[in-house]
Amino acid sequence: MDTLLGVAAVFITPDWNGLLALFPVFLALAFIAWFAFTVRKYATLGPRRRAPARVEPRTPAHVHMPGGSSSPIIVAFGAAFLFAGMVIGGVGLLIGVVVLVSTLLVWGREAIRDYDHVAGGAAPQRLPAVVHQGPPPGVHMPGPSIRPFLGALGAAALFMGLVFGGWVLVLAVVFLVWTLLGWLVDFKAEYRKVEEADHTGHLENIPDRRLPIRALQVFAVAFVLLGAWQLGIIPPAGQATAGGPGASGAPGGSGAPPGSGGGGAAPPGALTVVAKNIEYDKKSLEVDAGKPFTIFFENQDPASVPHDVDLRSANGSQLIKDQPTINGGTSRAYQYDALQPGTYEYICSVHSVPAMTGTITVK
Ligand SMILES: [Cu+2]
Repeated sequence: MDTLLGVAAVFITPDWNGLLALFPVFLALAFIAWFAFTVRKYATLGPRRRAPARVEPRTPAHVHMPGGSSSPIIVAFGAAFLFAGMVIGGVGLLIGVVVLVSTLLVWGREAIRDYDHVAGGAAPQRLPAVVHQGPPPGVHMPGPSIRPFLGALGAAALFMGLVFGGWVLVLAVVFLVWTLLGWLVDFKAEYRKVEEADHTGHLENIPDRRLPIRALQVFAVAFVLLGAWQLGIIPPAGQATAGGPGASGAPGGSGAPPGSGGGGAAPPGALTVVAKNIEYDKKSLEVDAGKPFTIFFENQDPASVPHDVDLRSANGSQLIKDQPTINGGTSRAYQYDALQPGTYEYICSVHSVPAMTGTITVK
């Protein structure tokens, strides 16, 4: 009998705490039920359109419309794959590139097929395409211009300059300004022709601009040389001059790094950390508790890549010591105050990535 009552009690006396804990679940179930009910109501509401039915779209005779294509959607997926690959990195990036490129190829093939269909070529069913020899009378068309292309190139150069910094950025700005000024000059010439047309009643195109091949060649060579110089590729490290950013070298090499804490060699008793390819050579350090310490930091990256070694609490929430950044090719002795025993984090404030994060254990 007792056993029977014991079993029945579980059902008769509810476990209020347990039920209260389940309250959010009940709430979620109620919400889902309400949502399903609403969706069902909408789905079964019936047609709302009171107007006559839609007219089936039909192309007029002699007008060519490209066929429906799923390529724009597929390309969007390809781009999404690429971005996902950029986040995942490694093989993911390769897959993203392959997916995007292949979807673009599919789209390109479709476009070529459309074009062949219109232009004739080898296509069996040639459409009666209308080829205009020029704009209709009274319609003015601006002459062909390389400026829009150069404008896009200039914008690309500017973004590249923002990544590289330094003289490449300066050259990119010069190139963009040169392009835009040239464009402006062309616009002005066209505007003059329009004004002339007010009197003559006849609108002429501006004379064809020749492609500024020479200037483009000069810019291309300058970009390559400056970029190589800034990356430290030229001049070779051995012959680097003292002032050049190419002097990404060993400590004590040409040109003492500036700055009060700077020095060519590690002071005695200092820890050493080297940054190269945006990565610390050491990810863990050990220091004694209650004693100030020094990290001799050497930045072996190109001059345009600054790094530092900031000190933070273990979870990164609290900044304990903020150090100034140093440019590539220089070194500096960073001083830190005495620490309580425990673990801390050191990190590059410019590149807060795992490769530029380490742990200091204080004992
Ligand atoms: Cu860094």
